[in-house]
Amino acid sequence: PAPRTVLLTGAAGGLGTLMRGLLPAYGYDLRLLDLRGIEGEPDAIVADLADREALREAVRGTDAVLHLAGISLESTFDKILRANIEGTYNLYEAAREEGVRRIVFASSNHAVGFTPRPRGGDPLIPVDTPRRPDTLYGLSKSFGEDLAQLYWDKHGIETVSVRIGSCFPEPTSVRMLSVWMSPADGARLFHAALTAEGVGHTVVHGSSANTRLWWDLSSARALGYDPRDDSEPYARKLIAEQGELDPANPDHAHLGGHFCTNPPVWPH
Ligand code: NAI
Ligand code: 15L
Repeated sequence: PAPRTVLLTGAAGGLGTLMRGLLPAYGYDLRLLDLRGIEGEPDAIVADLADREALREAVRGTDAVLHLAGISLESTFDKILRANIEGTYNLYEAAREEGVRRIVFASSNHAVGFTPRPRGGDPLIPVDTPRRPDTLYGLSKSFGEDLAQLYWDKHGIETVSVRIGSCFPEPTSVRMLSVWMSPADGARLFHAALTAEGVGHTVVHGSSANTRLWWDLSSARALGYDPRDDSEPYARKLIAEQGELDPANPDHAHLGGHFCTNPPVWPH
């Protein structure tokens, strides 16, 4: 049967807030969890991914988890370790102990951020492109994908790892024209990832059907994802403001954009 009760971790965040608005229309009964409380949501669970008991209680009786919680940008190794590496492990352990069979994991383009971006005529980036994390943050997403594979192979817990491009109400950079996922397409993709049968561990790219797309959406489409949006209507204005991507600018050379050139966050 299709999952109905879904734990949404990271529910107070940017994407969590968008999905709280959009996913109930697909028939989900969302249980919310975040480190921070959420105004107007007195039933939301306020818990840290470090709290294993709280996670067990939070996943108990749910059909699936949409795991968005964590640090969503580059940070210190200690913080990434605690929230994204140990935190994701704790969540999978809670799912295993409580018999939850499906997780949708918010991975990121930054797990493969050092992949050169396609230029005129190059093929789209395939979903099995080698891992090339561009940050410790991206490395933690790479870990999450491997953890998902382990929990499928060893424990039969299914995961769709969604390498999200940029999911915001509108694209705000020329790079984002290529990797943007509209919130409505985000909800379509998460719904497909929650309901498709026989996914084992599947990695998909998460974006809209952008004219300037850099990566292949076929594994997402195979789950039943049918994107409806395209960033192209935003192109003229963004290019007028920021210029076209510059082949000589290292911030424009890779899928991960400026994450590839950002200095590390100290101390490690
Ligand atoms: P966000 O930073 O706005 O939200 C993350 C939420 O996780 C926050 O509300 C935060 O309080 C919560 N959180 C952090 N550490 C926690 C912990 N230890 N325990 C419990 N909750 C914790 O990030 P956003 O943009 O909403 O992203 C959500 C997820 O999607 C993140 O995992 C991010 O890495 C991933 N992602 C998002 C993209 C985007 O375009 N928004 C792109 C690629 C990946
Ligand atoms: C991410 O992984 C971040 O969580 C998000 O804030 C954006 O920076 C996005 O990638 C992006 O690459 O635009």
